[in-house]
Amino acid sequence: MTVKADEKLDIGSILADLEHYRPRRRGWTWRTSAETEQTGAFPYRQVSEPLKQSCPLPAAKYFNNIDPQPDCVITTEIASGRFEDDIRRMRMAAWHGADHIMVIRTAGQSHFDGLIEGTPEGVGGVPVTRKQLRATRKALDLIEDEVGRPINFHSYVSGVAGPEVGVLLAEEGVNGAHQDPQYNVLYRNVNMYRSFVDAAVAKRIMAAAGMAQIDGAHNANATAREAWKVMPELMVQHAINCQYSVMAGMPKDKICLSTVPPTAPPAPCVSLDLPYAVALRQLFEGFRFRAQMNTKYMESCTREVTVTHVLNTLLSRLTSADIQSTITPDEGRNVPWHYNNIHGVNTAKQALLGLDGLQDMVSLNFDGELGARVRELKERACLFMEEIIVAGGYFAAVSQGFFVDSGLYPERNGDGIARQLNGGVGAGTIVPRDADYMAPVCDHFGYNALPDGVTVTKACDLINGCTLCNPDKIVWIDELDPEDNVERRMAEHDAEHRQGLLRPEVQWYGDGIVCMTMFLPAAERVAEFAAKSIAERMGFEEVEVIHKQVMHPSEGTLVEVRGRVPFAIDPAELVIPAVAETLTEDTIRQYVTEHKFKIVAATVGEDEHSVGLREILDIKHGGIEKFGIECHHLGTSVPVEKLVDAAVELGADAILASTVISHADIHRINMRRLHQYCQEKGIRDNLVIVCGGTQVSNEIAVEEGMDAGFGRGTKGVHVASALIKRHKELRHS
Ligand code: Z98
Repeated sequence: MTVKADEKLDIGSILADLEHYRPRRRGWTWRTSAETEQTGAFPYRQVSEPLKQSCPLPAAKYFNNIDPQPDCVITTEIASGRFEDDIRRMRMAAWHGADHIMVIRTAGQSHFDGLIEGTPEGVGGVPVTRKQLRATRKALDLIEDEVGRPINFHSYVSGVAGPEVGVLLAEEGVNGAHQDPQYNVLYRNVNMYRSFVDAAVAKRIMAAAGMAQIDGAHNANATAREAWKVMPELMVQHAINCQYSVMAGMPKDKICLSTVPPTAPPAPCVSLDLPYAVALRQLFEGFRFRAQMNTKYMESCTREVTVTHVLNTLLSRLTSADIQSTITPDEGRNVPWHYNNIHGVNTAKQALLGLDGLQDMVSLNFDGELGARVRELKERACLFMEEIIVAGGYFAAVSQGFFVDSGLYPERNGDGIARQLNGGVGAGTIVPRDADYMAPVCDHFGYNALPDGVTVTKACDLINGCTLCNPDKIVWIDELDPEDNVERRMAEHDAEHRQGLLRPEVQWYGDGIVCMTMFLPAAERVAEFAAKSIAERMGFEEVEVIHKQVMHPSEGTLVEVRGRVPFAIDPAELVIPAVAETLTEDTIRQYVTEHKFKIVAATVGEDEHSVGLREILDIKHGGIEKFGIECHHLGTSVPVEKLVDAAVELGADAILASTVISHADIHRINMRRLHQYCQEKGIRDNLVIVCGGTQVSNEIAVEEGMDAGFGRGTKGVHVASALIKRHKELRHS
């Protein structure tokens, strides 16, 4: 099965015959360093192999559309609640440069003491089931063929079904997972002994499947009242999970510390976060680093979030990151929409590329504050660890509320998360293995009974293989709920889909949601309610304000609203102007030689912008001069009348006007005046008149009387084609 760039993913064919689909590999894949570090005109120092097909950054068009890929893996976190929509989001993210796809798990799944089946809709994330995993992996296999790079699929081995989930993920070719028993204990109140016993088993399975592990220390940062104060504790948490994982059989290079810069502006974040990042890398040499984004201090302003993310990425480049994680910039609004996944991925890609080779030019100064603070943080962490030992060990320390306390260690404010030794979900459920216990899968942790005298290479040899070695032994259950499943959800929009009708969407297929930005010259509360009312009067349903920002307490407020449009569009009924034909360079050159084509050009009105017009005219930029067109450039801020008079005087065939400034529709006014003045002089039908500018489109220009209009991205060949086409028409009319 393959998918073509100009075709949508067909969810139906992904679901077909899933029972027999087998993942084609297990285990984590890092990016491959680029063989040549030259991309286009530039040398790079921290890049990996390019993609076969991709969407470059917007400004790539100025650099021959290059799309270099940074050296580290880039993560996107997906949380639509419906796996069929997650898949489409993954494809978009992969094309922009994500190769680590983390699907947030539905709320509460940690407390399920077994596996769930089918494809029910999730809340805050997606229910992780065999069918969801298999369909997603199948889709990712197609997507990785499209982009030409392995894609790591990621889930969670936490909660009271940890080992079972671990086996499920290994069976289904999931490549990485969060696994940290401390997370269960502190944030999900799972019994602490049970969590650690389960973790040993789960980690062993993950290790056997070659999966990468991400730990959970960063959750203390997100939970603590003042996140920068938990830095010593974060190191202690990393140490506990790292050492426990090594003891359970995981290789160090698959153990990824989940690091989060603890602060964000207006805090002086680099001076606080950099010593922490450096101290971690010094203490945990040989392990890998997953650099998360700060989410603790995220508000609903996507611009603010993006700046924080860029600063976070600066830290990654000043230290190192093996995985650069991204969060959608709208996560602070709790509406993580798919195009914002892409913005997150692009923020990472753009910042990493922009900072390429930083450490070759800038080095960290350990002589001053940085060195002192790194040392201080490490000392505080070591003292914390020593106190745990004195208190009677990890479990005693948790029961005494050592963790997620708001004090900067050794200060303690008594507000940490304390858990009872014998409390929590799954308390009292640990039983010793029977003497004849036999491990259900080949790789296992701890005691496994083999009959006397029997030696086998793998524990499951005695039963002709387990589900990890022989996937045909997996019992496939398709759906358990006849109402809440993917087929039913898809059937709801099937008729519209088949007719080709279109609705906007942000989360689920054709959900009808649109977002609108408006500024109201009113104080915050009035602006908020006015914005809602405006959206309702425009016909939006289910209107909600998702962001507001005071520009000035009385001058006004910026408001973003979301709402649902209750209709679909039929693309067949749209009037879409055809894209103008571009002539070959030879055709243009021949016409110009035969007709001696002459033009006058200027930037009109009170406009001093000259670059755009020069690009269109100058031979150096591939402008129309190169076809032999005689160009008379009058300069900038030229009155419309002067431009027309010059055209008459020089006997020009065409006028090229440029109008860039767009306040109060001045670009439209300039074009209209140009057309009218030529009419007044009775020469309109003798001249080709075209206009260009950032706000100009062909449609607008034609509305205002021009023969053609050109916006961003126009090249000389496009203008020359239009000039010749219209010139021919005028000669024959
Ligand atoms: C991240 N934005 O890390 P539930 N284990 C650990 C976790 O951090 C998480 C879970 C399990 C975050 C994503 N992290 C959130 C160590 C969650 C998930 O109980 O299924 O929610 O566990 O990228």
